[in-house]
Amino acid sequence: MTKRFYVTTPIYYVNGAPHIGHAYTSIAADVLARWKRLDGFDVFFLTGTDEHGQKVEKAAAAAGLDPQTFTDQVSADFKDMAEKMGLSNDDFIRTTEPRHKAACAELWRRIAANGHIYLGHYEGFYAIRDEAFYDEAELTTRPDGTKVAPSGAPVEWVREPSYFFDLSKWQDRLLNFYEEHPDFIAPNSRRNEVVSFVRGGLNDLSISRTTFNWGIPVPDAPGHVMYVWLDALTNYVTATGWPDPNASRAEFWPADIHLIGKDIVRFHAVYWPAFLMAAGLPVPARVSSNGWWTVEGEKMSKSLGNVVEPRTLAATYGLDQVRYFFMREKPFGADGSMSDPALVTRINTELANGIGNLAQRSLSLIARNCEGKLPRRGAETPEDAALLEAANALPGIVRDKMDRQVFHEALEEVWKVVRAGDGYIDRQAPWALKKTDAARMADVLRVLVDTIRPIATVLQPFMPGSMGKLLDQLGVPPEVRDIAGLAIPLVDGAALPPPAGVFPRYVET
Ligand code: ME8
Repeated sequence: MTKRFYVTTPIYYVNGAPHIGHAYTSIAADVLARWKRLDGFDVFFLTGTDEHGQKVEKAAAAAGLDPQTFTDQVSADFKDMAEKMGLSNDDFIRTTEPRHKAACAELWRRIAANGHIYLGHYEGFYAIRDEAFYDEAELTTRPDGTKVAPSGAPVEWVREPSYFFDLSKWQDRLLNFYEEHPDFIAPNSRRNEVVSFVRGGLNDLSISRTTFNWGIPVPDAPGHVMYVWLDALTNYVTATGWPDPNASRAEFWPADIHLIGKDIVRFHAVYWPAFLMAAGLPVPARVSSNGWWTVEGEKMSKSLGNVVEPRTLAATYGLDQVRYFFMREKPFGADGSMSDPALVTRINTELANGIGNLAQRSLSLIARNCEGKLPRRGAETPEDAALLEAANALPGIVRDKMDRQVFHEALEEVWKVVRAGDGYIDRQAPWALKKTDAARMADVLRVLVDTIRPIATVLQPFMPGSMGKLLDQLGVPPEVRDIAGLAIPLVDGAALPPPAGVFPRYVET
């Protein structure tokens, strides 16, 4: 039976250029998608852009462009960012595409047909920056008397005819769902927030707008466009070819995981399952949210001029180095601060001096002392066996960490083996064995290759380019670079290409 895995990123608003926050969630999703492919799954990895709503309409007006021209441009920039960050997405969805408009209309019809939509009048607060409705009790009043949302976004008073979704009736079903699916929301702190929000009672949700028109028309309701979050969330089903049951990706629904930022948990963990249940569709297995990146402890903002552009960062430090840093520096669910010195430290201590150095030392000894040929596997000492055992345990350990999105712990486990490899090479001193016991030297070098191979294999999702080069140097054929391939031993005596460092030290110029 095919093991399928469907992973998504948020679809990003096209109101401005991509920054490292967007790149971060996307890289995490890419690491997971690559890992699952490596582990034998048939993967569907989706990213894309969220193009409707008032926020985007306002940004287009500010740029002096009509919304379609504007969104075409900004969406192309996000697509370019995805490519430059090495994303292996299988599709890139835009909410202005016909396939998406059709799916939204159908989802609306099904929810309506099941009796969950009614026409009314909305009167209340709305934050364009968050594209969210707020109760007065959620707002705080600034010293100047203006009210702001919990996110700090300004709010305005809105009065308009609107269709409503009967969210208030979903409280018990949602609470039961969370109880029956304890892994639905990660991390746990976010789960607790969601559960207490839902326990506090839910209001019916306004799901159409009538005061502007940059949105998907509500079926058979002239003047109404869909609330941008209903439109946006639907992207995840659109991309599976829904509602066509014969679409090639139909089997991927429900999604296995939505990776999102902590700012949009309520939409994904409350509204989305309620919409899906109301339409009679299955609910995704998990919503895993990441914490916030600041830059040197400061919130990124245009006014502070500290917005970090991910493509520039990758061009300066190397793409794999940047991907590694993001996955290693902080737990996925927690907040963290990025800075150039922190990045340089990770590059130099863990990549250049860590895995890079271990590989370079081992491979250059083979090049010099074994005619560049892979030594055959000899008799194992207890020390050899201990190191190999630790290395061979990595796939199982990493699998468990990936399934819980504790990427930094997966890397920490890999690094324990790198450090064990360093200790091993220092103690065994194969360079000294050359004169005293050449056979043992060859055994030691082979143990090192067989240790570095699983390390490089499980690191491929994080650093695909560099680990590909390292596996080339270890002589691992492309068809056995996945987890299953680790069971196939390397061929004794195979000629290895001349070693070349994969991770240069970063030196400030
Ligand atoms: O919310 N640190 O789009 P958006 C970490 N269109 N992650 C960050 C970040 C930061 N400083 N800043 C942004 C939307 N992100 C909606 C989503 S989905 C159906 C619709 C990431 O362009 C994080 O994943 O505002 C966050 O949730 C997302 O970018 C928000 O992107």
